[in-house]
Amino acid sequence: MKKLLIIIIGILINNSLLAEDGYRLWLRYNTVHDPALLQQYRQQITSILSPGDADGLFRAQQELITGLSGLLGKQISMQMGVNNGTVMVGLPQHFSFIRTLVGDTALARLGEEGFIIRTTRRDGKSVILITGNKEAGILYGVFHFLRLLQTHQPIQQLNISSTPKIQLRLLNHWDNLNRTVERGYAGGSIWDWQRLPGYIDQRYIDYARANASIGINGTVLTNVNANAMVLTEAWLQKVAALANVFRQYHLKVYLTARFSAPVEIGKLKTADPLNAEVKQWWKEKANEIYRSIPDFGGFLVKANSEGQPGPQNYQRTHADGANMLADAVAPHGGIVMWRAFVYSNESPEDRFKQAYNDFKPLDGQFRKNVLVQVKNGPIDFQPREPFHPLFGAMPQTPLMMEFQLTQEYMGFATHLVYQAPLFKEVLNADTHSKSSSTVAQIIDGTANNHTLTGMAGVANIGSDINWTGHPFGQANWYTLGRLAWDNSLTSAQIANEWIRQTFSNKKAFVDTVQQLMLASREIMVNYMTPLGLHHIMGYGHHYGPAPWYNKAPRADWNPVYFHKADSIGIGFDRTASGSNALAQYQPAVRQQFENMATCPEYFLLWFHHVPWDHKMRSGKTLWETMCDKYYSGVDSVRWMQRSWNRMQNFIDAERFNQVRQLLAIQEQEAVWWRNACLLYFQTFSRKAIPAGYEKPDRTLQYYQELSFPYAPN
Ligand code: BDP
Repeated sequence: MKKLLIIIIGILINNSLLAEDGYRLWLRYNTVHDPALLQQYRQQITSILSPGDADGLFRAQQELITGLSGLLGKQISMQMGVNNGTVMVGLPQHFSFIRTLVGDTALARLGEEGFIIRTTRRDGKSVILITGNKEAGILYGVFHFLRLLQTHQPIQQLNISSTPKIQLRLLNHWDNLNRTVERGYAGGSIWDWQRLPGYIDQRYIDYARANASIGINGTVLTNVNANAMVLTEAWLQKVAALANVFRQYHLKVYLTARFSAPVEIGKLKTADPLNAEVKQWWKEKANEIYRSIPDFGGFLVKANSEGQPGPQNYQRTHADGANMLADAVAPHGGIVMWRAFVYSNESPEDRFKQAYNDFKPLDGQFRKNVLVQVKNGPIDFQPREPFHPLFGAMPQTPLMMEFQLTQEYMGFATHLVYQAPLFKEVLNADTHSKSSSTVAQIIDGTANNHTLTGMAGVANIGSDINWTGHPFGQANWYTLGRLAWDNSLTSAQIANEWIRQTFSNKKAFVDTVQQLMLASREIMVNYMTPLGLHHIMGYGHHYGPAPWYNKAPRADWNPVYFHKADSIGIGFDRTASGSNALAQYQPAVRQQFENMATCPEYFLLWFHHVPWDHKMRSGKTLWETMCDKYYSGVDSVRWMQRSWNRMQNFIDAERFNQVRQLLAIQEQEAVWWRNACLLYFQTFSRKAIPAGYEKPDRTLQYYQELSFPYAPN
């Protein structure tokens, strides 16, 4: 009895001393709450056996000790010898029985990053084996094992084998050297450049742990709107210091390469990719980088887009530019990720079509170590976009997915928006370019037999104590890693495991919050851009609605360019009678979207200019349906608030209150979106907001006059 009391007090102290400020992300390792389960786990896990002198296993061992000791509420340590419940962690060369037990074929299938977790018997004792071909696999296996406990899974008969579906699983930081973050809403950059390389912030280690725990194996440290200075010697030392930390967690470092760097920091007269001196400059630059960072991943490049320099400045193609850089890093095993987010305002062409027009003809012209990185949709990370028509259109080129975790168009770090349903919607879309060619199959290489594959998420991480500003922003970071590892996971599975690790395993909590998360993306679409509306946000900072805006220096930055509302109707005609962007899709996709009767209503205004009194499938008119959507969006935010309020007793007051306050702002901003958009569109539709709906309490003029000179951007 006394012992039990001590244990209980121990658990209480252990769990309550740790402030729930969100810093620990999904790696909290609080002691398992359920006493019966805790007792079971304590019987099933008693010690760790792992080679003490194996350098490469050190971080995995450390994590296992910390994780298990926390979860089991008692010290679990490395011991010699095998007992019932020993967790054996090692490579086949460490434990000779592994090869026979697992078999060479199964081991080979694991590759460099895969792992096996198995319950087996050694010396008559029941043990749990975590193994892989390489240290990286073991690290991932350890995190997976800890996740099983964190999410209260049974562990008596484990037989798990897992390998990543995608090779490059990356974060893209849009972090500037002055520590501002482009489109960052969670504070400043976590890279403390000024104090690097001498000062290693604990954050770097925790960042690397968090990434490793979800399988992320690379990070691009710098903004795509790049600064060449990061490629100078002094800065490369800082980068190398980060790489030294990250390497221990199997996280590679990449940089953005400013195309004009040879001119800006190399004193050359040109950056023409076919110029011999330019080629030589980049080769030497690559050699210099690899001397201090032998496992440097490579370059991410934004070229000839939104004012960035690129090969087209010299009448060269994107392939010329990419290949020149690819040749520089190839001898070191590096890669180039060349972004397809290009569009020019000099061209009168529908912005939707421009990336495809530029890139499709280049298929087959890229070096083997080049990936073309394509945003999920053709415009720009909108709440809902159809899949980018380049997916499926460049079979000879590895296409890499770029998602945006930072919520530039999704309410910044204020709105609760779980993005997995958005990502899954794109991944599951069928490009019809082959018999098995969903977007997922294009990017995981199975559709066109590519082994070089990648998925990136534009990071939502900043210096805020909880990393992502909104506590639920963490879920999007988490999702990126999990989906890049296994794109067959469902949004529900990912939400479920994230909630359990981050907050609580209590069923009522998990069920409610999971439901709320799964609904949140569609709710946001409804109060911001229903029925296929897109790009109608505030100019520049992108905060709030401004569908009326038409003063941007370029047409394709103006909301009016995208919604085209007039007295007849609303929407962008991208059929053959309009810009014919639909011709960029395979016939099966095109036909579905070009026919108003078969086009999913949630894409309608992406592709059609639709009369205000067009009858929708429900029998209501377009205008009525638009009103319904906007109103239901706001109502649903109120539903989220009510659901959340019921969760008060399940979790810590700190995070409960943060989310409660943020939801209240989200509600106000949803009302703002709804009112501003409907009042404005009403000037074209000339129809009333249906009776029974609360009327906007402000005028259109009020909304149009709001200005936000200091909104983050
Ligand atoms: C847009 C952002 C801009 C980025 C650009 C990009 O507004 O800040 O630089 O995308 O992806 O969404 O290059």
